[in-house]
Amino acid sequence: MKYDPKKIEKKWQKRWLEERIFRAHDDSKKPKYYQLETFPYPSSAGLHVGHPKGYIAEDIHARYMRMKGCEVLYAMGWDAFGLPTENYAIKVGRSPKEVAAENIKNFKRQVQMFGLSYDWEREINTSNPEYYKWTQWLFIQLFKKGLAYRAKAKVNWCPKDQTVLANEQVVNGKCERCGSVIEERDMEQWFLKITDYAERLLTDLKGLDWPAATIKRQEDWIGKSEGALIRFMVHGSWFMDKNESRTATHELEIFTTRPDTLFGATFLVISPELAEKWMNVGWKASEEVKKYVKKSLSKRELERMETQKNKTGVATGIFALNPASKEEIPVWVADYVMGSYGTGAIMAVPGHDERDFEFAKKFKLPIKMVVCPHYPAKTCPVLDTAYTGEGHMVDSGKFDGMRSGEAKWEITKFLGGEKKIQYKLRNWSISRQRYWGAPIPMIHCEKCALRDPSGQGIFPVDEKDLPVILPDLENYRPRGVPPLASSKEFINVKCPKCRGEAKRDPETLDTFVDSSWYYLRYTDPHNDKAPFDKAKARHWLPVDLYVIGAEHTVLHLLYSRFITKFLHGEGYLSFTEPFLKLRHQGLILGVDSKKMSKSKGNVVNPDELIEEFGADTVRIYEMFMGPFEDGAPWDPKGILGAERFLKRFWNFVQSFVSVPYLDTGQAPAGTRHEVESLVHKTIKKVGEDIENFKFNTAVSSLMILLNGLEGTALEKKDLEIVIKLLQPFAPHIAQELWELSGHKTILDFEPWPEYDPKLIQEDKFTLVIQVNGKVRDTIEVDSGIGEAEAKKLAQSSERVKQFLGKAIPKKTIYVPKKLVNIVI
Ligand code: ANZ
Ligand code: ZN
Repeated sequence: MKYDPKKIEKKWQKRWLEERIFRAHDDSKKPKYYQLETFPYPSSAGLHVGHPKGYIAEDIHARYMRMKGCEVLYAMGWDAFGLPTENYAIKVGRSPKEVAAENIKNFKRQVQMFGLSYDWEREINTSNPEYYKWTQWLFIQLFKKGLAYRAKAKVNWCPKDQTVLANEQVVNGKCERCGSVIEERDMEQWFLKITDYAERLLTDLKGLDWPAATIKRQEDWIGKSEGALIRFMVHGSWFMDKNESRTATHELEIFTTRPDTLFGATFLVISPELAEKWMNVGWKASEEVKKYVKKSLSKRELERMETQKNKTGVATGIFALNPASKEEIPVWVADYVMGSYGTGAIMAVPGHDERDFEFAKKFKLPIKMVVCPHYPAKTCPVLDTAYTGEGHMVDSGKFDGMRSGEAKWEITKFLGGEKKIQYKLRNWSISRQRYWGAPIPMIHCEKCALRDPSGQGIFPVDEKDLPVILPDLENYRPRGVPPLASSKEFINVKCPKCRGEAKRDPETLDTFVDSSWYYLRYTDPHNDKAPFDKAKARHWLPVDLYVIGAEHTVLHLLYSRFITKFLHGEGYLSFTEPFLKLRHQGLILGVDSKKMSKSKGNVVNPDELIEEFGADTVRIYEMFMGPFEDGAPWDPKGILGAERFLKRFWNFVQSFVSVPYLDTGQAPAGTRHEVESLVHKTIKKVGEDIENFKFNTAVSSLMILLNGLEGTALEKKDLEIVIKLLQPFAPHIAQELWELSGHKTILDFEPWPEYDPKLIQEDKFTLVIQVNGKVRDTIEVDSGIGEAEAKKLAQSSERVKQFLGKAIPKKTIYVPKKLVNIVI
């Protein structure tokens, strides 16, 4: 019989689906294993061959875990709400709802073609009311706890997508989705108070089995700094003007991570934002300052941070007193100081901070060294760059000679400063002025707002009235104001408090809110009383393995971790970290080594490929392309190699099946041990490789196995092992061969073979090396080692050389499999 992938793949896929083979049973007695993978945006008509790489790997892993005796929860869904899908709908000029449904249908057909072993009964879709009802519920719980709030703030505005974006969605100053340069706008927005969780988000990273680089990105994003708040007295008459309403005091507080360098602070710098605030409360700034502040405020923060060299700034004419050195120092305004970090003002220490150093050099401000690396030193060297390291204090009054690390807190204490922990993490902006998303389940009442001036007159929709359904809108296109505001039926509603005329919130939730909890929903996807059943969540969660693209190292992971911690605090979850083990797949690139994209014309379509070669071949090839986490270009010839391998595998097993059964007895005596040892070594290697995500070397060891076995005689038990080893990688062909060799069972529930440690023992022995009959060293060597080689090894041993000195050996005795004795 010839290998006919088309026929056998259809056959098994049908059976898997019809018999609900991959259903995850909640009540199973087996140990649970929960595997998650990124659910896609249905934002294009179909998948290309790069998309399923992570899915194939997870499927291999899932099938392996089932064979290892686990009850595996492995499901698929669609991240259908949000910008990506809406932008696609706009592009093709149709409604998001329609195109989402259509794309999902095609995606589903495509992923099924690959033979992925999902539990389709758990399929979810974030744009279904049954799902977003609970996204809205989640928002209300956050609101009730004060973690969802409205505030006017500087936000990122994408001029093309006509919406606000979260900080995390801005990459190098550009929109993550469309690449437009982001503008900053002051807008009232919904935020989630993720900063309340900053410390927990940081400390809980320890103990996660995640790629180190991803942990680092999360840490950097949270950006914890330990420092101090120190107050400087500012004198200038403007603060004293009786006619001004004053919010600023004549004390200026700065945040520093290096209070030890206080004696070296030769000027202060305030941010343009703070300068503006001062002007608003009556500071009569010079024209030059006004102009500078205006110009700086029109720049984006990122742009301001980028200007490493050429620093700009203006002196304010105001002076302050350095509380340590008691020197008068000038206050400058410069845009390298950000309004949104720390206190928006710094003490500048050009001797020890690079940015301050650049600035001081340019504007000829004094540079003073107060931490010296070579102590005691009479004079410190003239600096051509800031010294940012540790050392001993100099020129610092009574602190001279103290280690800078110690002086840090001593000086803070001495000046009555306050220890302060500062995070870079900002609160998460979640409202979007777009149509295609979950409506924010809130009601705004003007009357109530007037009556209660402290409140904003904003109330959550009664939970029993959820979901707030997203209406179909003829004109859903983004136009700066939320499209939902134009739907009278949607927007007008009774106030839950005063029953008067009120309005619904017209904005929608960002997609990242939808995906911040989807892994919880898979555990109980059809629940209409709760987002999930607590007991089911306790049973399945946390996620044991998550495979996700390397581009998702910050936003989605951070948001999900935050939501998990919140729900844990509310008593819904029994754990605080959602994803225990994380792996990233590398991208499959086009033949031209560029990222696959329609516009570049380098997209390889999986439909045609599977039609021609079958899913098993594509699976094998994608895993064999190179290390899983690396990117690699598509190679049309490579797939032929995978095809040849499977054909040979098929024919090899067939030769036994048609004999009619096994043990052909053709093998020369003496090869039995070699066969068994090869088979058992491969069991060990393939299992370990799957666990370690080394799919390429797993496939290559299967190839080595086949090479080694062709032409030998196999016993029935060997052949069964060989088929089982192939199963996770090429499940259709393996299952067919399993059936052809007389089995009725589904391979996924057959136990993974165990290797016999005795059979895989590497043949080695310990060679003893003597000098004049005394043991001087021992080394591990192959048992096949010959006399000449053993003697050479003995003589090159470092320890033996010490005993030999310059002496020339009289003779060297070799006792096979035991020792070498050198006589001098
Ligand atoms: C004096 C000093 C001396 C500083 C020195 C550093 C080295 P991280 O680690 O990022 O938290 N800084 C404080 N607020 C700032 C703002 N709003 N915009 C720009 N820079 C600001 O950095 C903390 C340091 O960044 C602070 O410590 C401050 O400069 C500066 F040898 O204070 B340092
Ligand atoms: Zn009201």
